[in-house]
Amino acid sequence: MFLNGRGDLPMLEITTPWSSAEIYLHGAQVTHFKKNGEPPLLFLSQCSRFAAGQPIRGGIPIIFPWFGKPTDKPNQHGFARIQDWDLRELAVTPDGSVSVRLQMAECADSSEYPSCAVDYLVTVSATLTVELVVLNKSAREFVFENCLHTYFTVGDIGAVSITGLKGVDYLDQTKAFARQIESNDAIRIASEVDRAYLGTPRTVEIQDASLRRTIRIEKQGSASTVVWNPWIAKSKAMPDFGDDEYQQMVCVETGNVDSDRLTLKPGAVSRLNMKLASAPLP
Ligand code: TA6
Repeated sequence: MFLNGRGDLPMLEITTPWSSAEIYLHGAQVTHFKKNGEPPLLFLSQCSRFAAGQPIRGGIPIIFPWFGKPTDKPNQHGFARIQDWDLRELAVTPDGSVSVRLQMAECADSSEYPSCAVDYLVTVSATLTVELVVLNKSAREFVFENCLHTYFTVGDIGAVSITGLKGVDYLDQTKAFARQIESNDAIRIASEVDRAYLGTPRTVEIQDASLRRTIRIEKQGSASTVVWNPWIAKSKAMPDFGDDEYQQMVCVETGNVDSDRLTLKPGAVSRLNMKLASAPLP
């Protein structure tokens, strides 16, 4: 069932009548999803590390229980993406779609975090659906952020437009988190972009005029959408990312960050669900 993936990390290789996918236990990271006859939907850096304790650069990193690098946190983007998860279930349905459930090693009740169970459900068919499920098993409230930090393959970043965020407030990390309002129907990328759009449950689309396809990102249980492209300087500064790879990727991330962070009552469950679909541009 498990293959030795890159870095000899255990990897699940999945094939359906419509598509193929790869999932690493390391970070429960989906690193590959490709519909038959189409270029891969998810981008994976050729320079990515595949090693214990290191994040994988591409696919869908799971960001939990914090986003970014708050001063009181040891590292960026939480610990879920650098943990090894356990495979709990794998099922193939009669129509050929494949469902997988992975579970993160339990967060022990600690001064910092209430005891919780964290599961990740992945369904591979003609679309890719993922769901991050957090159960607060403690007797106290659990305040956290989460984000599916999805890297999408694009043909040419200059020929991409992102729709569905007009009129939404965002924090611009390239301008010291200045608060702005999105004024464009279609967002174009021609420099470093690092924005957290807040208070938006909307579906977002990526139109890729170069690959002649639209990628549709539907979500539930998410009020934030983060848009990121490192552009030239940041690309050069990242050791696990190719200098020119910024031209073939864009991150459109689905989660609950900053003022959208979640407060989970004892015994309560949060579900962050994302469905990715693609279609040829008309
Ligand atoms: O989601 C955007 C972002 O927070 C950027 O600020 C950038 O740092 C990116 O994530 C990648 O973070 P990483 O820790 O994977 O290098």
